[in-house]
Amino acid sequence: MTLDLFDNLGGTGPREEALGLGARVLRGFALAQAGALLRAVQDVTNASPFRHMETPGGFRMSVAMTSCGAWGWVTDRTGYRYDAVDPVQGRPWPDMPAVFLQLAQTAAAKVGFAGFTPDACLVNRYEPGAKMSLHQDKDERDFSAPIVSVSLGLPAVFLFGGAERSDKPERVRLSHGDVVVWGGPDRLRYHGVMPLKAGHHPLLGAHRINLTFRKAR
Ligand code: MD3
Ligand code: FE
Repeated sequence: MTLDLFDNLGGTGPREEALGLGARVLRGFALAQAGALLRAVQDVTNASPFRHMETPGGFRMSVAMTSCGAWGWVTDRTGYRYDAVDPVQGRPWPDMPAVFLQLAQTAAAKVGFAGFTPDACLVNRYEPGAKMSLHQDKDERDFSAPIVSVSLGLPAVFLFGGAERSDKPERVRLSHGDVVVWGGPDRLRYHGVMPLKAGHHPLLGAHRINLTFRKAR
């Protein structure tokens, strides 16, 4: 496999960076679609609004979340799960917007995951101070499928840990328009997000939005 790490040095197009053996950062890959993605986020949240869910341990998550696609990720006092029904609205989650699916599939294919068919998109909204503690994404059935993440709005410091919670994480800044594909040997690594720093983004004001595309079933 060729690592085209330096393909765009001095260029203006998207830059690709390796992060571990199975993770690739596509800098700016979603920039041209950012406006359309945010209009689609608005459509999704009109049907299934952002909410702060409760962890099984009884803590309110600082990140506000919603989902689209056939399956939505849910946490409450009974545990974590993928559910076909939005428990707040009592209806199926909104369909995955075509612009979401197209971007996730194009990004996955670009780094070797042709045929990625996400059936769940978790939409995370961070306000200043919101964070995500180190965790693994392991509520999905098939770890051979990658996870694709799209960062929009304020930048965040992402924590890329190892196979054990105690492994010292690497810090990676993720900015508006960055797309990351996490797969292969990196799919089960611990990861998290540092508390969001206050700021103002022209499209999202004081917020960061992250889309994560998954194959839940
Ligand atoms: C690395 N979200 O929703 S996405 C999550 O920025 C989550 O909102 C973060 O972690 C966010 O579960 C980070 C990036 C991500 C997603 C899955 C991974 C990184 C990953 C799986 C394995 C390793
Ligand atoms: Fe995660």
